[in-house]
Amino acid sequence: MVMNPLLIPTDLVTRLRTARRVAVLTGAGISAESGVPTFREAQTGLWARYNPEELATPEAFRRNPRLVWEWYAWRQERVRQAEPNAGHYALVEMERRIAEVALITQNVDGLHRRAGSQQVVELHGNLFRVKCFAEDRPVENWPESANIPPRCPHCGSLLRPDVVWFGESLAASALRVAEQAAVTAEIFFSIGTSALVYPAANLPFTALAAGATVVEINPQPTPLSPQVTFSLNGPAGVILPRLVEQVWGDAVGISECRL
Ligand code: BV8
Repeated sequence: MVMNPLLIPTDLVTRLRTARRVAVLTGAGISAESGVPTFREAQTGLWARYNPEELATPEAFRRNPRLVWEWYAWRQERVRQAEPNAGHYALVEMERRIAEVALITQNVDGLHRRAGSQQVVELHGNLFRVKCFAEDRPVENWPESANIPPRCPHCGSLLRPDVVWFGESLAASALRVAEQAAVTAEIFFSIGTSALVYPAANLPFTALAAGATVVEINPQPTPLSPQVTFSLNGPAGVILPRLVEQVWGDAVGISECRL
């Protein structure tokens, strides 16, 4: 059901008012209105000639650790300059209004937590965490050095971003929590994701199979679109505040006071 993105379907408003368990899967699109480029849109500047899917791999890191480390440093700087947007804040409000909201994100930018979301499952890790390439354990401090990437203070191996690269497995615990949320949710939102990356892209289908109402929020169609219950075609930063206002009226101000 393709809807006018500015008008939230009455049926969805009613279901949200009585919902007790909601799951939300977000992708890079929810950070687009914060000025953070989405994962697959053309990269800019010196990174324009690289395909993110080729850089976000252990092979790329082994081949050219300095290049991959500097790509992540560039992305960290982009995110540091960004702020959560009205879409992030609307999800914080939804978390306050509904008994159980599981927020599952593919994003590594940390913007949901910066907006104030409490229950965040970071399926693909976090841009601002670092781990040892050899020992695969987080490293918080390392001696200043001219080496790029820096070295692990415990074993001397290279340090790497603590993100899940293509070809690497997701943390079993995070995936288990996400799958459980998809199976038990009454309403499952898929927001700002091209629904191409697995196993995250399986989650909305898991929710559908369990009988959930599935809502997609995206200006563009995705492989998930034909299957969803409600398809809201527009930017998350506009639709989510509108949805929160229509469902919980007195939560007004999200779309105004925080833009
Ligand atoms: C794994 C971290 C086991 C790094 C990322 C089946 C099962 C299992 C695996 C596979 C499988 N089939 C294929 C695979 C392999 C692979 C995969 O899925 N490949 C794809 C490309 C086919 N999966 C894996 O490798 C995963 N590992 O399963 O382990 C295994 C082990 C060995 C061999 C096989 C399997 C690991 C996947 C994790 C990869 N790491 N990120 C980093 O960020 O640098 S994924 C990366 O893509 C980001 O996390 C990103 O979030 C994610 C998904 O992309 P999107 O978020 O959707 O972003 P995208 O740019 O694509 O789309 C943005 C959307 O927003 C668009 O639709 C746009 O229209 C919309 N939008 C734009 N503006 C707005 C908006 N929406 C709303 N509002 C707006 N304003």
